[in-house]
Amino acid sequence: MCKFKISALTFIATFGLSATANAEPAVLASDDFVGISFWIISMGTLAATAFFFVEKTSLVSAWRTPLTVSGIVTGIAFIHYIYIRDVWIQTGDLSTVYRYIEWLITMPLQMIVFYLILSVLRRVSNGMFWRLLIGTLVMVIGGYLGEAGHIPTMLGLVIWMAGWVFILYEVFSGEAGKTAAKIGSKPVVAAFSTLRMIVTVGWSIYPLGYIFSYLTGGVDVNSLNVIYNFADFVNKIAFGLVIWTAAVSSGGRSR
Ligand SMILES: *C/C=C(C)/C=C/C=C(C)/C=C/C1=C(C)CCCC1(C)C
Repeated sequence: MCKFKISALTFIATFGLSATANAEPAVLASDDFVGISFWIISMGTLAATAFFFVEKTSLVSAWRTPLTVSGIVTGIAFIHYIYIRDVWIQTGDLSTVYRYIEWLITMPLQMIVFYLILSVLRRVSNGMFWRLLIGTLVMVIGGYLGEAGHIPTMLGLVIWMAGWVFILYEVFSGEAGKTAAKIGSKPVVAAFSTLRMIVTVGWSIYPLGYIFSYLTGGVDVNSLNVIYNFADFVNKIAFGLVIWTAAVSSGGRSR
């Protein structure tokens, strides 16, 4: 009987799994706040990914791309957090290198969203796309090389700052900023300025957390990770929600 076979398989699988799980008792402790914050941000990014991918199907085609990219960002973050949480639970140790890998992929994608949003209503130049992409890559690669000790820390800081100033200039006063100013759609203008604030204020949480933990003597990796996880809620999930709101309120729904 089919039902019996399924029950038997379930039994064997459950038994087999619990036997292997017993071999290595690495579970999330109830007072492990770093682990719990990774758990919460994993679930948040999972929910956001599902939401963006489902919602995009009811948008007119021009609005789908920015929301797809937002879903890719939260999806990539989700997989990283699952992995980082496991590393944390098993070793009690965290290296920022895992975050840098995630930043290397997600930060440029997020900056490209600025270009994509403007492209919904206007023809925008390829130059803007490349400036946003390269500026963000300079920022994260410079920061990494400095922090990993491949170049002097100060030089890394200067490169990272230069990249940040460059992309902020582009979205405030450069071609992207100027295009947004005359785009003539309230929801798009509102979304564009909120996203700009996220990249200015929300993104500054990482360097501030980083500098603060240095000033308070040695890097406290634990609180740094809780702060970064909190920041990611705003910078990744709220970021995508801003785009979704703009799409829906500018009549981007196809039904
Ligand atoms: C979704 C993830 C986001 C938006 C990550 C943003 C990360 C930063 C703004 C990181 C900044 C830093 C560098 C690029 C190098 C030096 C160290 C940091 C953390 C200040």
